Amino acid sequence: MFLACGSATAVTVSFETGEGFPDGDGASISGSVPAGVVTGWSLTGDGNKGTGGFEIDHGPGGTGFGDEANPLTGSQFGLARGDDNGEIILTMDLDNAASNTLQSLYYANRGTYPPQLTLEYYGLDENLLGSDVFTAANPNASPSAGVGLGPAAGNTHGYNQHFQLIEPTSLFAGKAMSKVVMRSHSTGGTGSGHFAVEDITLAASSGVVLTDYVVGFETSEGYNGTDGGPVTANGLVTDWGLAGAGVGTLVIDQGPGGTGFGDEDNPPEGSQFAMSMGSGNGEHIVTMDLVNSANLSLQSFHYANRGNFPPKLTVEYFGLDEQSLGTEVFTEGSNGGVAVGLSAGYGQKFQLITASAQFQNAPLSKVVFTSEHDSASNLGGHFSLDAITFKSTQVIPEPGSLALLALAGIGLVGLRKRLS
Ligand SMILES: [Ca+2]
Ligand SMILES: [Ca+2]
Repeated sequence: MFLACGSATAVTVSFETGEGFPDGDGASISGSVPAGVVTGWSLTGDGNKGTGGFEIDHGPGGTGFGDEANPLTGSQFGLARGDDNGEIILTMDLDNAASNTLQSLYYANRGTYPPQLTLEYYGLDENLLGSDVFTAANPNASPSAGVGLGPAAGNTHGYNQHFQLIEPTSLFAGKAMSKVVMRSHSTGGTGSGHFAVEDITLAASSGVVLTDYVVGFETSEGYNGTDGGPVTANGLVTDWGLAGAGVGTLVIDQGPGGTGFGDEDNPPEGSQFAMSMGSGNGEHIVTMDLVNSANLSLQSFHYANRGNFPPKLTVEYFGLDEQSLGTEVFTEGSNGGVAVGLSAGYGQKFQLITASAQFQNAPLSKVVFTSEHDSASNLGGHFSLDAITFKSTQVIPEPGSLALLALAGIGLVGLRKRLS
């Protein structure tokens, strides 16, 4: 892991004429400005019908709404203005050659209360890295009614527009970005998300790549290749802990006809998955311990149930301080399934489970999966897992290079022995 000195090359986009922006309240913003930093601005969204656009605003009394906040720096900012209810989406395309990251921006809302800002970040490969959702009130306005707002006021809108500092959460901090999409809307049903943006600071990325890390229980990852073989610590998983009244063993399963029950679903990824086999009635608790330094945050996984109806799956997330961040409970089936991890005919059926946004951005020390029968009869909670997908802020060594590292370690031990 290496860290570049980002602040040395930080650039702040403030929508001033000196940066190449047009002079004039209401002037349309488009094209590659500032040159070498941004390659394009575009405004879309269902709130942006008709003549709405992304334009220069001079602050109070301007052509935008008239009740805007003052510019923070210079005499201009950007106004993303729609002319209809719905979401307003501003895309800031970045010059990939600069390998910049979004450090911060200032957002003010002039839509309909209560507002929400979502930032979507795209990596240099143009794929979505992930997103942050901002709804918390402005800590620097007293009192603030919501994100990008000051107090309730007597103007036509009812709330003061107030620029608020917005910063990406730790998962995205420092990551190289090809574009940032700002989505603004009202969470109160119909209403618009008009917003102003000012002083967007971009800095050199840290060079640390955000990558996917998938635990798929395949032999290519180093897992046992035998149906019924043990699932052991491997890669960035340091331990599989088993607990609960019903839990027995965690084994490799290769699908229908396997040693598990014989009526398993097909692997949703590759040719193997993990199955928690039972020792009796009661819950199955499987703890997946992770390498903390990899900053793994859980995105999704596939779950199949082979217990007894009705099943219940609980996922508990633990932060890098080893403390619980919270839990999510899943009981609903998908695609016609009668319940989570089951088909329409009560058979084992892998179901994609997606962590909610608040957990997707949280680096974890461990994940605890609890599968149980959700009734007083307390039957078994046998279940299967596959394609447990994380985001990681560490570059993950290939399985081959992990093996090479292990061999190098053995070689080094041998060398030391010979030298001593
Ligand atoms: Ca400005
Ligand atoms: Ca698999």
